[in-house]
Amino acid sequence: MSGRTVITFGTFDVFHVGHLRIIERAAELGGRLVVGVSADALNISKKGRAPVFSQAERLAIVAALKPVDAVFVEESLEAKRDYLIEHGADVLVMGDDWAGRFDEFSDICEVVYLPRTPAISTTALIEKISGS
Ligand code: C2G
Repeated sequence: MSGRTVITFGTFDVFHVGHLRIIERAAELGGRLVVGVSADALNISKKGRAPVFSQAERLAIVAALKPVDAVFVEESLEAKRDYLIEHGADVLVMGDDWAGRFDEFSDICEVVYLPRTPAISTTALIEKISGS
């Protein structure tokens, strides 16, 4: 257990406690935590808008967290299998908003979906801050 490499992915835009909690819980599942931070271009193509914070800023924030051992830029959702192999992942962790979506990788690593932290999201924060 302690020797396992855990990997997780996310945008981590407008970093909040829900992001922190999933990173902390992911880290507890192994001895080393690698985080793929989605590229600005990936966000624009998938969500139709740029993140509030740039990928360089989001990477810097995630890399500075105590439970995080390494970060990299997730350029494409389709490259997930390559990232898992490249980083030697034994466990893939995602929030349960992605439940079932990554089951295809259970042939190369354990796939774990953790419950999301309730009542907080980047979208809700942006709406609250902008007063809408
Ligand atoms: N999360 C959570 N609780 C919240 C909000 C988010 O546990 N209240 C989790 C999500 O389930 C996800 C991680 O935090 O596992 C990062 O969330 P996002 O930044 O929204 O990531 P997303 O855009 O869903 O990831 O390959 C996936 C892509 O990188 C996109």
